[in-house]
Parts: sequence; C-alpha cells; structure tokens
Amino acid sequence: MYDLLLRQCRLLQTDRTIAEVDIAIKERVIVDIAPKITGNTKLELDIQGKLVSPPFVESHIHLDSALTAGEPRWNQSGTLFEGIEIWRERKQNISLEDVKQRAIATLKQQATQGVLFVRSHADVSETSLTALQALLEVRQEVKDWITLQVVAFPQDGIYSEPQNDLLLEKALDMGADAVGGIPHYELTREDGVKSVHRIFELAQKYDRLVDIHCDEIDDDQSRFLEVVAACASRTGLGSRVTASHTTAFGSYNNAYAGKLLGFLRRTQINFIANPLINITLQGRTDTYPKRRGVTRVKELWQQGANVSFGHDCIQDPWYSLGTGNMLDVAFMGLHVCQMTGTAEIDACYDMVTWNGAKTLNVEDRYGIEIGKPSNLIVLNACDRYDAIRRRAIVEYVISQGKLLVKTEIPRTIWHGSCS
Ligand code: 17E
Ligand code: FE2
Repeated sequence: MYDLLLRQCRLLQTDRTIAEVDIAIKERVIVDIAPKITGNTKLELDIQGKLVSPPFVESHIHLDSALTAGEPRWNQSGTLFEGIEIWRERKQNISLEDVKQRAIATLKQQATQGVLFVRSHADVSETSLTALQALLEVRQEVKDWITLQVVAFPQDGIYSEPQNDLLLEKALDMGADAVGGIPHYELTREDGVKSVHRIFELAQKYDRLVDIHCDEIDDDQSRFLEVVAACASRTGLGSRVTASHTTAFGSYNNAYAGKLLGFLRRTQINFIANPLINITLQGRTDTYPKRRGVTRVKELWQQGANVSFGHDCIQDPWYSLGTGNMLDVAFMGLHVCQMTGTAEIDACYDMVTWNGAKTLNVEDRYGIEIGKPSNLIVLNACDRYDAIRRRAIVEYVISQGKLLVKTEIPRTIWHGSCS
C-alpha cells in the first residue's frame, strides 16, 4: 500500500531528460518510478502529463529582514549602503517573535511556490543575537515541511566593533550551519583579508559551511574573491564554500578576470548571483553607460563552475518587491546575464534547482530517484524553458511524502470575436 501515487508525470530526471512515468511514495521515500505502477494507494493524483521537477532551492535570502520594507523608512537612494543603515535602525527593536513571525510567513510564501530548501543569512552583528536565535528556532519548527539552513552573517563587519568577532563565534556555538562575512564592508582592505582568514578558521574549528557576501560593490578594486578562492584551496574546504554576489567581478578588467577564472577553475567553490537585487542595488553611482552589476554568471557556468541564483530579499530595506518566486529570479537572471540560448535558458532553471542543492550540500537528499526523500513539485508547464517563459504556476507541492500545497490554475475565457 503506497501513501501517494502520482499518475502520468512528465518527470524531469537528474540527467535532465524527461520520462513519462508514474511515481509511488511510501513513508516519505520515493519507492518506485515506472511507466505504469499498479497497487493500492492512500491518495492518487492525476498529473495529466505536467512537468514534475525537484523543488526549487532558495540558496540566498535574508529571512530576518524580510517583510520589513518601509520600517522605519523607505530606501530612497536604492543603494546597498542606505539599506544597511535602515536595517541598523530596524534591528534596534527586533524581538524573537517579530523575526519568527516574518520568517515563517516568508517560508510559507516560498513553499507555496515550490521552494523546499532555503539558505538564509541571519545578522549576527547585533549583541543579543535575536535574529540568529529566532531563525534557529524556526529551522526546527518548520523542519517537517521545509529544510532551512542558517548562515551566521556579520552584516556590520567582523572588525568594525570589538565584540563582533565573539558574536560570530557564539553564533556557531549556538548552531548556525554556515559562517558568513562581508569583507568588502570591513574598514580596510587588510581587515577584509583578515576577515576571510578568520571565517575559514572558524569553519574548520566548528566544521561548518562557508557562505561569504563577497565583493558586493561596483568597485573594480574589490578583490576578495581571490582570497576566498585561495583559502578554499588551502583548507581543502572546496565545495563547502560559497561566494555570494561577487558583483565586482562584473567590473574587473578582462585581463584580471581571465586570470581569476583560471584560479577559480581549480577550486570547487560555489557562486550565487542574486539578479533581482544586483541589477537594482548596483550601478547606482554610474551615469551612462550603466553597469549591470551582476557577476560573470555565463562565463563561470561555461567553465563548469556551480552557479546558483538567489532571491536575496523579499520586501526589505534593500528591495521592496518580491514574492519568493524562483522562476522570477531565473527569468531576471536569464535577461541580465543574456543567457538566451536554449541550453542557457535550461541552465537558468538548473540555477534555481539542482545547482542550489549543490551549494547547500544537500545533493544526497535532492532529486527524484528511487530511494530518495519524496520532495517534488508539479508545474503547469511541459519543460524548463516553458516553465521560465511563462513563470508557470506550481500546481502541487509534495514535501516529505505529503501533499503540502495545491494551487488552482486560473482559467481565462475569451469573450471577444475571432476576426
Ligand atoms: N545585506 C547585504 O550586505 N547585502 C545584501 N544584498 C542584503 C543585505 C540584502
Ligand atoms: Fe545577501
């Protein structure tokens, strides 16, 4: 007796080919995938040939500041730095309940749209560590329907205040999954380099992942990615390391960028671009021509690096828009990075699914295969290109073997004449 049987799926397999199959689930595990499955089941869903995909992965978001846009004021300049100032004011009066309530509301919004794996940053440069404590509690409270990873993120820098280094270490002691940083925002270049070394030291001491906000600025002299790459190589942490944003990479001269790409090829580090936020926060000091402020996604992807796309913000001091829809993110990424070739469009879909899972180091639990945990989504689409083009609705979300969300597809009726 199965718990759930999905009939007539257009399954997007791990090798990215499509198979027409039924999928059987029992006790939270995918137990069979075959053209025609017989047997009894508690629940049967007729998928009617729609696309069945592994869930979306949100590899970069700030849940602690989500849903605070306009509090205490709106970001008028649209810059990263005004956003940091506004958040500094807002975080003076955060409470555990405030953060938890907004984080859970955001996670529900994401799961409704097919996101079942999330990596969130939690600001740890505020002495009470309330944001971190709240997200760690949320991680536990939501674990039956969504997987949440928490990065200890020192928003104000590790060396800008004497206590920040201790706060970062305390955050790991409390159970953060990853160590974060912001070297381009440290007071000096030297402090920035020192912060990257400190992050790797802590990652090794506590056996945690690394995810650094790295070179999130248009300054072509911001060159901390090379430091991250060197530390990743020397420590052997490789694929456990992620460089987020790296927007300055879009401003480097080609001679330096070419050399750097060569170095990066030898590391296994992951990259996250956040196209919705990068295209709006960066380029603000330019007149015309105006830079796009996005890292070299296409070139990194072409040389086989693992690149994912994140949403970064949902209605916060940095970005007042957003619903958590990862197809919006892929759609924007595709445009800004000019990834319009057919293989490139498909790659943009992978950047909000498989590549994100690789970044989160959850590949062993990800993908629709016999024996794996049963997390999957049904899209009202026929393939990856169709899903992105129409930003298709996620009709069913199956999380850990259970039906978590069903969304009705709107029906439009044409009343005009045909001529
Ligand atoms: N903080 C930061 O340093 N960079 C960002 N993009 C956000 C917060 C959203
Ligand atoms: Fe971020």
